[in-house]
Amino acid sequence: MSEWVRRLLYAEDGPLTRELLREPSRFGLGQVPTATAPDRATRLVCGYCATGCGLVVHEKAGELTNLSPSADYPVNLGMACPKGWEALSVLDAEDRATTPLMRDAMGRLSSASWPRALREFSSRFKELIEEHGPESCAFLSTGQIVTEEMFFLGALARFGLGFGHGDGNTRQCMATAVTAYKESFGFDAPPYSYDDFEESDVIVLVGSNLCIAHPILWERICRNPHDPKIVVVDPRRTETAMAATHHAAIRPKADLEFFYAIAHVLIEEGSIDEEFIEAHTEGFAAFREHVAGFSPEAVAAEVGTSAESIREIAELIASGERVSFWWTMGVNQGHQAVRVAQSIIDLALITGNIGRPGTGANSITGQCNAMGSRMFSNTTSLFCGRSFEDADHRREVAEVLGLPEESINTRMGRSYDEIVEGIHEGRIRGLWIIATNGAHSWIHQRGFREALAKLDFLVVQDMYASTETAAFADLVLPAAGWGEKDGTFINSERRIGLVKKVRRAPGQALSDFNIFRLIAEGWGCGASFDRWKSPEEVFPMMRALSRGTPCDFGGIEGYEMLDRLGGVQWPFREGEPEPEAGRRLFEDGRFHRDDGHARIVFESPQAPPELPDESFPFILLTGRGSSSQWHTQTRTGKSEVLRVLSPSHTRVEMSRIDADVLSLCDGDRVRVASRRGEMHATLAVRPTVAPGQVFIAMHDPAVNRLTHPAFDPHSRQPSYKHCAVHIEKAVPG
Ligand SMILES: Nc1nc2c(c(=O)[nH]1)N[C@H]1C(S)=C(S)[C@@H](COP(=O)(O)OP(=O)(O)OC[C@H]3O[C@@H](n4cnc5c(=O)[nH]c(N)nc54)[C@H](O)[C@@H]3O)O[C@H]1N2
Ligand SMILES: Nc1nc2c(c(=O)[nH]1)N[C@H]1C(S)=C(S)[C@@H](COP(=O)(O)OP(=O)(O)OC[C@H]3O[C@@H](n4cnc5c(=O)[nH]c(N)nc54)[C@H](O)[C@@H]3O)O[C@H]1N2
Ligand code: SF4
Ligand SMILES: [Mo]
Repeated sequence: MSEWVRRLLYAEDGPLTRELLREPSRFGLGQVPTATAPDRATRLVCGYCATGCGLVVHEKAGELTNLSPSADYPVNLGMACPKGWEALSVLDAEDRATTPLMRDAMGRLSSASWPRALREFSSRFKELIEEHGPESCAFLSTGQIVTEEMFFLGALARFGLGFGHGDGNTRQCMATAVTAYKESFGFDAPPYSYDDFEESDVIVLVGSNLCIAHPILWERICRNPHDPKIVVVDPRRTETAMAATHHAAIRPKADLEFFYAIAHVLIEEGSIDEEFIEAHTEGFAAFREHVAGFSPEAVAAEVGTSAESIREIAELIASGERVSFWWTMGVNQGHQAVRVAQSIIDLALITGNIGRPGTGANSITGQCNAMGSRMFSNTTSLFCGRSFEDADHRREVAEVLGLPEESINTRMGRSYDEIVEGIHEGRIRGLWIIATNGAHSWIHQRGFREALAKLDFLVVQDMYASTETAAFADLVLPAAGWGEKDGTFINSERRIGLVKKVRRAPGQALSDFNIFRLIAEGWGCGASFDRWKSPEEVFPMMRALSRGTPCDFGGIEGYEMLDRLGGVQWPFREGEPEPEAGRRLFEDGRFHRDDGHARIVFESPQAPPELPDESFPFILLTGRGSSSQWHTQTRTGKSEVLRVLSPSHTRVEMSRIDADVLSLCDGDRVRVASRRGEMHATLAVRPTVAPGQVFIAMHDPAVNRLTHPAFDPHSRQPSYKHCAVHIEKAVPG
């Protein structure tokens, strides 16, 4: 047993530490594999994107030798992208957090023991709560830990520690889709199965660069035997747009006008499914009236394409028997994002393209477990779509968790941007950040960093000690990562898949699950979380909470079943036969609203809040740069292979026309400035961006110095893909 465990055990003698003594392996402190260990191949779901590929880790004589894509996993069918192939190599990086770190008297982060760290965690947060109330403490969670950990965090931080607020990085990513689905369908329910990619005859991809952001889903499209028409709606000529059959290069944030014009044409030409509209939807008459004012001719100039090309896309949709609509961040990140998502949902509804093979209004998720966080993080709703405000819902949750009803918060609390605002106002003073790197990824960095610096107490729990956010922390808790712990992820098609521990975390790093256990113990609420012993043991509580909701997975017996079936999509109710193929929702035309009808929602378009002008003449678009780079690069930046596959410098892509006007050449060093900040980059003159627009990938921490903090009013999701910038040649030196 290592020294730190011994110290931990001597420092505290609660039931948890006694258990730790009895069964150290439960805490990830198992024996180092020995040379006599048998050869093994272990299948687990990838920990990067929400595609959720099955990967097989191979082990020989106790050493992990390599990794290969699983040939029999129903998601990826033997394929993986570079991040998946390289998933193991980033785990051994030198900057892994291996001990807790505490800020010392000199202001430096230095190593501390776990007991010391836990005492600091409890005493500092408790002080704040005593002095300023529970509203003074918040947590920011993630879409990148296993569902059981999100579930634990959501229960512990809210019901155990009593924090008033909690949100997560899924606000940056999926909040729009969640809000849109809830209002339109009555529940956050992406309806598709990946099989739909292979069964459509028309595929419409909106604000989605599938080729690099979900490469294996693009591969699924390539397997479609129906020679599908593929329409990409994106201001940029992306890798995906180049590979598609049609590209609608609309002006940034002109989606609403564009889709209303398409609806206008479909209605005008009678290319709608009146029977479906009548039987299964609500609000069509008002919608028809609304889109009457959006003829292609009336909106073409605003949309930036010709009326003919809008009509051409409408004809394509009309001609398809099985049309599927898919969207990602080009839609979710915008100032009127929810309405744009709903304009896509509206098209699927009025054409009856939902609930049949190859159809659907389909939001693709981003992070490996974004879907898990939607159901179990306890941030945007009480577990499984329940409401904090509803006493019956609170009672159900309290019963399943075995907690007193009064411990369940009666309010949801603030969203991410409101938490940041609360820090600025001095209302929120303590923050616990888990598995997200906001000091790179949050919009308008100056504002965010000023907020972090203002906090009385900041805890950062991450695999790596070197993140931009950890640099602000008072306390860093070292976490195990993917491959170093057990649990489940829920992918984009609602498939609950297994993640397994195939290696030990370095040093004293612990799984997030076990960190939560220790925190509960250190806080003094360990008894309330007595039954939270391991991810596998809390799975039945998750299953119980799902029962009777639209995401009911009461039929999943346990991890063994998930392993055997290659994951299971929700819903899968108790007593149902084991599913053999992919399943989609709404096949019976019944949605989750009280009357079973889907709602057609629409609103008048608004101009983006920051438009280009003389001083800042370009619109800045941001997004994923390559299939080898992941967000803030804490993980992918550590793989030599992935670094070679990625651009060596941050580039700003610009059209030839604009470069000529500014007398700039490809490869020039340029300064990019917005009203909020500036950065330097290498100019890349490319035909991928239209005049008046530029693109910078999000993987450089400086990008969000530029972005403008605008939010969708319904989802509070940031609008990362639209702000005004100025570009000039950098002054050397
Ligand atoms: N390699 C890699 N893959 C990833 C990730 C990663 O970091 N790296 N991240 C994962 C995550 S969390 C997410 S959320 C997904 C994101 O996946 P995507 O959403 O596909 O990726 P983005 O590049 O952010 O944005 C997609 C496109 O939106 C376009 N766009 C910008 N403005 C508009 C607009 O106004 N209208 C329309 N229609 N389009 C617009 C951009 O030009 C861009 O090409 O990727 C996931 N997969
Ligand atoms: N300009 C611009 N900004 C954007 C976007 C954009 O398109 N443009 N996209 C937004 C979107 S969609 C997203 S999803 C966000 C992503 O933003 P972030 O969530 O900030 O990005 P990541 O780099 O994925 O950060 C995850 C962190 O968790 C750590 N981590 C990984 N696994 C574990 C684990 O198991 N346990 C613990 N404790 N830590 C772990 C990693 O080391 C990393 O520090 O960025 C958003 N920001
Ligand atoms: S496509 Fe996504 S899930 Fe599949 S290997 Fe790549 S990063 Fe992993
Ligand atoms: Mo995301």
